[in-house]
Amino acid sequence: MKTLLHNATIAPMQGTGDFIRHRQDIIINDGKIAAVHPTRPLSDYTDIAAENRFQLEEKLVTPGLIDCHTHLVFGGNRADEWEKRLNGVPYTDIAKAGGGINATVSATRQTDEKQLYKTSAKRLQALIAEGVTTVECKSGYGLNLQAEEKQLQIATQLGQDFPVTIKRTLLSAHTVPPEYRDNPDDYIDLICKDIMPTLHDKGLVDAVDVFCESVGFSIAQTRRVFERARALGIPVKGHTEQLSNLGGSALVAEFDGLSADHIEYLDEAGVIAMKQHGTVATLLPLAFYFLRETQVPPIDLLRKHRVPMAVSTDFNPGTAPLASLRLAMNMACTQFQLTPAEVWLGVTKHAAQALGLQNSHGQIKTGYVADLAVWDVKLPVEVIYELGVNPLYHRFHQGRLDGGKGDKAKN
Ligand code: DI6
Ligand code: FE
Repeated sequence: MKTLLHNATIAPMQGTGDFIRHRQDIIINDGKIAAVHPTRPLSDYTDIAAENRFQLEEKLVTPGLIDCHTHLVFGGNRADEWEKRLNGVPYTDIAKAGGGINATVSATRQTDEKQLYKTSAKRLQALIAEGVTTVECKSGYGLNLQAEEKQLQIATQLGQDFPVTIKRTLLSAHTVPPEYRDNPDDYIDLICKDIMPTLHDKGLVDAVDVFCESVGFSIAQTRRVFERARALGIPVKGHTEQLSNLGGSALVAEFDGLSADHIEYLDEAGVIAMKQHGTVATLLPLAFYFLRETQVPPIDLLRKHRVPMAVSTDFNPGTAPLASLRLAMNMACTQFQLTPAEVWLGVTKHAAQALGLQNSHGQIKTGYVADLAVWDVKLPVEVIYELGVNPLYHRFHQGRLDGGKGDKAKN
C-alpha cells in the first residue's frame, strides 16, 4: 500500500539535525519511506488512492520520536514516599521502612498481569500522544525470574497491541532484592545462570542493563553480567555515573555497549572510551530535575569528542514519574543547555542508535521505516518550546496513520 505526504516541511535528522527542507513530498510504500523529493502536483500521483494522500500544507514532518530509556512497566507508585520526603522525613528512614526501588519491586510482584498491563498501557498512550513511535521498556522491578518475565511479557504485549515499536531491556541488576540482601554476589549468579539465559531463550531480551553505582552494583559485578550477555550475544547498556564516578561508562564502552545513561559524573577518560566504541550518551534531565541534582553531565566534553547524545524520559516511579518526552526535551535545553538541534537528534537519530536501530529508524531517509510525526508548527524548536499544548497533527507508525492496531490507542 502506498501513502503520500504532500507538501511538507521536513526535518530529516541527518547530519547536524538543524536543517529543514521546504515543500517536500514523502512517499511511503509497505511501511517504508520509498522516496523523498520536492513537491509535485497531486495529479502526478494517480497510483496513490485519494484516502492515502495527506495534504500537509507545509506542516512539519519529523521522524517519530524515540524514547530510548524507560521503566514503563511497574506496579503501584511511590507518591506517598515522595510526599514524606517533602515533609522532611530523611531518605534513610524511608529506605529502612522498605521504601525506594524495593517498594516498587514488592508492588510489581504482587500486581497481576491484567492490572500491570492496564497501568503501563496508560503511560504508553501518554507517550504515543506526543508523537513517540519507539519506546524502550526495562525490567528491573521483578528481580526474580517469574516477575522479570512478567514485566517483559507485558512490554512485548504492549508492542503487539499498540502502534509503537517496543524494545525490551533486562535490568535484573537494578538493585539487590531482599532475599539476597546479605549475599549480592549470589544474586549476580542467579542473573547470569538463570534469569538472563532463560529469558533470552524465550526471546524477551533485546539488551541487558546494569545499575552500576555504590547503591547498585560494583564494577566487578557489572562486568560479570556484561560477560554473560556478551556470551549470549546480547548488547549491553548501563545506568552509569549517575551519583558518583565508578568508571561504569568506560566499562559499557569496553563491551561495545549501546549507551551509557545518566552520566552526570562522567569524566573525560570515560567520554573518550565511549567515543572509541560508538557508545551513545543518554541524558535523562527529568531524573536530574526530580532528584534536584546539581551536577550537570559533561556536555562540553561530549561535544568536544563528538559522542552522540540521546535524550529520554527515564520514566519510573522513583526518580522520574513524568511520562512526557517533550518535557524531557524542554528540560534538556533548560537544565543541560543542549541546543534544540541537539535535542532533536537526541530523540531521533541518536536515540535510535542507543537501541541499535540506527540503520532503520530515527531519520527521514529512503529505505527507513516510515515512523513519522506530523506537527502543526513551522519550526522544530516549537515542539520543544511550548508545553501543555500538543502540536501533534498526525502520527504514522510503520507507514500507517495511527491506524490498524492503533485504534486501541484512542480508547
Ligand atoms: N536510576 C534511577 O534513577 C532509577 N533507577 C536507576 O537505576 C531509580 C528507579 C527507582 O527509584 O525506582
Ligand atoms: Fe533508568
